[in-house]
Amino acid sequence: MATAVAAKVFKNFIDGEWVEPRDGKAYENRNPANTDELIGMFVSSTEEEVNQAVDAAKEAYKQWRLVPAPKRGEILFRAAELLVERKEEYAMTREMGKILAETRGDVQEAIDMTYYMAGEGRRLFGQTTPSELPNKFAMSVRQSIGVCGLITPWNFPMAIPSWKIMPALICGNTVVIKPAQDTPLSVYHLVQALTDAGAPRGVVNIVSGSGSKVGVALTKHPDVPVISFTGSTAVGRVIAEACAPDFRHYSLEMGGKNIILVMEDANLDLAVDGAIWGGFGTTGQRCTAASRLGVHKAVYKEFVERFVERAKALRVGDGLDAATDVGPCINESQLKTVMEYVEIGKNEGAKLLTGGKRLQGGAYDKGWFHEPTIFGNCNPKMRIAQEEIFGPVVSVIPIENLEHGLEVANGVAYGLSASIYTRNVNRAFQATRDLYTGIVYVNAPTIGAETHLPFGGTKQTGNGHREAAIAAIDFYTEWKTIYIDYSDKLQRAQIDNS
Ligand code: UN1
Repeated sequence: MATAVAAKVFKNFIDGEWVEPRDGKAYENRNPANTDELIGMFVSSTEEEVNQAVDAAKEAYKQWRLVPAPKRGEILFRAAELLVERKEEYAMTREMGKILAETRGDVQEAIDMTYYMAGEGRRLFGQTTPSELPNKFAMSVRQSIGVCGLITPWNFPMAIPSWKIMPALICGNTVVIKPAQDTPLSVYHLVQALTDAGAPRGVVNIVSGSGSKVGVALTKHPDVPVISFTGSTAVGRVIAEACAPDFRHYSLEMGGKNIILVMEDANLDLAVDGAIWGGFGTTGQRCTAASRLGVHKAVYKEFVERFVERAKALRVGDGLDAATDVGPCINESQLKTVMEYVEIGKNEGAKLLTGGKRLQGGAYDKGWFHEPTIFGNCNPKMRIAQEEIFGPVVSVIPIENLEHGLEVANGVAYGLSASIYTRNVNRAFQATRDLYTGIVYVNAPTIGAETHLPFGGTKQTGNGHREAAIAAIDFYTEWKTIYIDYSDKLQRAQIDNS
């Protein structure tokens, strides 16, 4: 029997040690493509364990913030090198379920982010500017803040943790991370690479477990001045409320209901490719997923026919099988959400063009598989065209013209990513100006952000911060403005000196 061998228990990582759970409680993590396969047991941590990790991070901060940033960068650089060496080992399709090429991509994104932030160790630029007074020098520098509490999702199990850990560390902060319950192992790997690269004890700590215990304890801890969260808008709101009374800083990356606009002059082959990858890549489980398509009425019929045909040909299965295009949903509850939305769509009167069912029989019965699903003739106000589903479901909305398309695009509560397929440069520029989202693509799908550009969204997608790029450095530091007066006399600024 597969489970005869005792499952490995992954302990918390606190103050440089793998520590025994306080009350011995652990939970199972299983492969979403084959739930017979146990990935491992992980600690169901308590508030005491969070406190222990925060204490360790707070102690480590005293030294780490004083390590010259280029030296911190060298540790990150070595970690990136180790991730390159271990890429194949760390590509955990068994954990998250997405196909192997995408899981490798997840590790690659962590590599890119780690190299990028390593380089920031020799920049972390501030500003110098002339003073308004003679013999006085003025500059601003970035200062670290302290212990950062990081709460990460399961859909990019290594990439998103790297988006948070690496900028936090390069800026001189220390970290306590709570990985998603469904994908902790990738975070263990990331932290192992950092530790092997020489990150001092206590600089990065892992506390696994539930949002209600570990997440809540982190967000209300008085010694955690910074919280970064990626996940649902509902949980983001709870975090915002928890952080507000003490003015803790918080960065929230939340939901999306991203659209691809297909104009009548689009290269339809390209647009179909983009819609397939944007809608069904990662089984639609991206906050950037193209879960809506706004298709010009002049090409609607032809586009939809081709799109549906391509979706029908997608092979759903275990992401480790080279023939698979689309893996499982992450867990039973996510699969149920998808199935509920399919019912909602049918009841709302949208036209089910393909899919709509859980896949069953044979190996499918061991995992959480759902057919790639397309609804046509959607009204933009339908729930399936408004709410984030986070699964392989795309709602197609006929549009009259660009203005109408932009109105539909912006007519949702979220504002993460949007895309337009057109060969008309004027339309493309108008769309990039008028789409009120954090990211806009032209002739490319809504997914696939690069690590050296800001990532995040408007409205209920975020709270004004951005991840990745220099935007992340802005979040993980505070400005300190320094004036040095070398005139040897009292000089008064901002006063009538005339
Ligand atoms: C997310 O789904 O939370 O641009 C982020 C992209 C990915 C990011 C997805 N790199 O599609």
